[in-house]
Amino acid sequence: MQIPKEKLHWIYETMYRIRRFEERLLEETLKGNAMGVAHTSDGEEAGPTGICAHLTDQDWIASTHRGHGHCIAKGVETKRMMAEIFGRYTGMCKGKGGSMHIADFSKGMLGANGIVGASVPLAVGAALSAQYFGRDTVGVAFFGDGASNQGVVHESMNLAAIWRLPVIFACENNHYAESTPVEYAVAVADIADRASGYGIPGVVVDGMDVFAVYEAAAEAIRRARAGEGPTLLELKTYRYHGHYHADEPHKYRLPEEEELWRKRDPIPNFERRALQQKLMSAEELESTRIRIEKEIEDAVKFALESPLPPVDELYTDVYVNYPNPVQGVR
Ligand SMILES: Cc1ncc(C[n+]2csc(CCOP(=O)(O)OP(=O)(O)O)c2C)c(N)n1
Ligand SMILES: [Mg+2]
Repeated sequence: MQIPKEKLHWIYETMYRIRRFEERLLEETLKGNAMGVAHTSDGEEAGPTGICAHLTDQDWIASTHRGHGHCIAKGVETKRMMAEIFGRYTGMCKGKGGSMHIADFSKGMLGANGIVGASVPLAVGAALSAQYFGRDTVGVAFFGDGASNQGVVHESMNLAAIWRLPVIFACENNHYAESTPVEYAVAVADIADRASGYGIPGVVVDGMDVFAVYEAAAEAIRRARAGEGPTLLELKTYRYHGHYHADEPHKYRLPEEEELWRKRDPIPNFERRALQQKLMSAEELESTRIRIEKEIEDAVKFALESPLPPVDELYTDVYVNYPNPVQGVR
């Protein structure tokens, strides 16, 4: 499938932006600069990038606890994301949400999500609203192999199938749910096979190959926009680091396995193919890397230099209503 030149540049830039964001975030988290936990997604860049390449700000995505890549691919600003994760007032949620609550409705990003599986009904709801109002927009649910066993995921898929909703179920099978291997928790070899239980197409996709993801997503999104209903895409992928920053993956997976997946790294793979097929030049690739490197360094600096939320904002924008030591009961 021919990818327009502008889109190719965007794809490379986006995968590299996610990679460097996650790597720098992990370093800063280990230094103690982030608030709360950070679930990084480096290794998994091709999925969100290849799918979001087809979306506009009017399309909705719903994300997971491992949501930075989804946010970035949907166009959320990296400096405000970094500030949010550092608990700063300049962050997406004024520093009160952290990594698992980053949302940006102006970009069609419904939010990261600490509840495993909850992205699926949210995206189905977005798709239902599109159908109800006669819009040609779609909803995309990103969720993991672990989430694929949640009851709400199956209820949502059935509802979306009977109503032919414009939704894409993007299951990022990174082969582990925390420390549980997918073979232990899922009875079928391919999660995509479960689609037949809902009468919708299920497609296994090489989630380390952005070209493959782009192509599979093109068809799924075409179907959704044309009123032909949902598709389940299973992206076979791998997270390079632990489940969260302090996790030690070698307690449950072998370094040799990690090596095998790193050989299939989506970024050098893209570079090789781009050069071989003369899609992008070495200079174009390098200047993109330099520009993104600077953007991420600026994001870290911005976050570190930003103030913490003021104490008198402790009870604003939060769903609690009990005595406020600063302002009293409201
Ligand atoms: C409803 C619910 N159950 C359990 C948890 C605890 N938990 C957080 S992440 C996670 C594993 C999720 O695995 P997967 O869906 O494969 O996503 P991954 O972490 O691999 O990206 C679990 C069990 C949770 N946050 N929410
Ligand atoms: Mg997983």
